[in-house]
Formats: sequence, structure tokens, C-alpha cells
Amino acid sequence: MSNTATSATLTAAISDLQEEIALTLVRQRLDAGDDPLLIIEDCKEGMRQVGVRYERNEYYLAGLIMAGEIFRQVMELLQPIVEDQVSGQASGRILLGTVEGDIHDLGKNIVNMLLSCHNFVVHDLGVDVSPTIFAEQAAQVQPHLVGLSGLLTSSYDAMRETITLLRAQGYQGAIVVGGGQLSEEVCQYVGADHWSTDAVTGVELCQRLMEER
Ligand code: B12
Repeated sequence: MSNTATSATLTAAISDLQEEIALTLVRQRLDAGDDPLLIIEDCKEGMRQVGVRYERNEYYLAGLIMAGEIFRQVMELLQPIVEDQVSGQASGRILLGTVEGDIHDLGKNIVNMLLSCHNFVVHDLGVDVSPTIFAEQAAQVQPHLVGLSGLLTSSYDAMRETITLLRAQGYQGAIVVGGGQLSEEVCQYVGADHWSTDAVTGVELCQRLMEER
């Protein structure tokens, strides 16, 4: 059932904050056997458009909150299906969280879900996690990988501080940063080893890092 028109309709429903229409479209696509990961991509594009409309003052904070709520409900529908579909070899331990000052967690939660489906043991510290908590938990959990999520420009300094502290206390595993606005330049600025703007490629990266160990 997935085609350009159905993708565009779902993206538009999210972008227009039409909750019922968006959820109905998701249910219809799931009933038709559509790939939940493609559905997530269409919703993500809708969320990107919400962000653009917020920047243009077409939406205000309430619009962001509403979009977040719609996405959360979409994920409630998709999660059981994704969990049924994906599986893999036992992987590694990963410490995950959204950095200090940032409460965006929808993307991080998708990463958590996909990593768990690939048999990673995920220690998710939640949102607004201080560098100290990351460092304490890293010492306790001894993760193979650390994943830091952040969507705000101001999160880059929190990522940098967190990574500096982790390295200062001797953490030697790979550190991956993720978030929609990241780039190679930001990755270098914060001192991470890898970066990703997408959960699927991010999880593939984590799997590759585990294989290379
Ligand atoms: C929904 C939303 C919110 C919701 C979040 C709800 C929630 N529970 O997460 C709420 C209302 C809380 C919110 C608040 C704010 N927001 Co907001 N928000 C958004 C919006 C529209 C969508 C984000 C989203 O969920 N996208 C969908 C998910 C699936 O995508 P994602 O997060 O990018 O995640 C994917 C990848 O990045 C990756 N990934 C993510 N993390 C990780 C981690 C690892 C390890 C890996 C490998 C991969 C990975 O995988 C995910 C799946 O593919 C964005 C717009 C945008 N372009 O992102 C603005 C946006 C991020 N928000 C913005 C702003 C300004 C704010 C506020 C400051 C607004 C205000 N005036 O208060 C506050 C800040 C609050 C805070 N302290 O954090 C700006 C940031 C601008 C900037 N450059 O800093 C954006 C870009 C909007 C814009 N264009 O202006 N927001």
C-alpha cells in the first residue's frame, strides 16, 4: 500500500496536526501490511514540517506539544509490530539518554526500541540527563557503547561536557550522538566518535561497532 501518495497524506496529516486522520491512516497502512519503519519515516517528515512551521510562527509551543502527542500515539500503534518483526543476534550494552537541558525523547525512544529489538541491552536514562549522571551510570553499567540524543542547538555543549567527563573518567567505548540537526561538524565539536540523524542507520552503526570490537 505504501506509495508516494499515501506517504504524502500521512506526512500532511501530521504536519497539519490532524490527530484522528493521522492515526486512522497509520491503522489503515498497518492493516495493509505496510512496513512500520516506512510509516515512521513519513511521520518524521511530518514532524520536520511542524518544526519549520514553528520557525515561521505559523505554530507556537502548543503546536510542538500536539505534534509530540500525535507521534507518541503513532508509536503506540507501531511498537508491537516493530517488536514482532525485528530480531537479531545478542549484541551489546548501551547507555542511552537525552542530554542535559533537552527533553526531546521521541527519537531516542525509537532508537531504544530498535536497539532492544536487535538484542542490545539498553540502559535508558531518560531526558535532561546531566553529564555527572551519564558518568556515574557509565561507571556502573560498563556499557560497550554510549548514545547521546539531543535536538537543540544548545544541546551540543551538554554533549561536549558529557563526552569530556566520560573520557576523563576513562570510558573507552564508542560514543554515538544522534538527533535531527547533527552533522560531521557538530560530531567533531562535541568530541563524539560517530553521529546519526536516523534511528535505523544509527542502530546499524551500533551493530557494526559491536562486530568490529
Ligand atoms: C515534537 C517537538 C517538541 C516536543 C517534544 C516532545 C517529546 N516528548 O520529545 C516539545 C513540545 C517538548 C518540544 C519542546 C521544545 N522544542 Co521542540 N521540537 C519538536 C519537533 C517538532 C519534532 C521532534 C521529533 O520528535 N521528531 C521526530 C523524531 C522521530 O525525530 P528525531 O527526534 O530527529 O529522532 C530521530 C533521529 O534524530 C535519530 N536519533 C535521535 N536521537 C538519537 C540518539 C542516537 C544515539 C542515535 C543513534 C540516533 C538518534 O533517530 C530518531 C528516529 O529516526 C522538532 C522539529 C524537528 N525538526 O526536529 C522541534 C525542535 C527540535 N524544537 C525546537 C524548540 C526551539 C523547542 C523549544 C525550545 C520550544 C520552546 N519555546 O519552549 C522546547 C525545548 C524544550 C527542551 N528543553 O528540550 C527546535 C530546536 C531549534 C534549535 N536549533 O535548537 C526544533 C528544531 C523546531 C524548530 N524548527 O524550530 N519540542
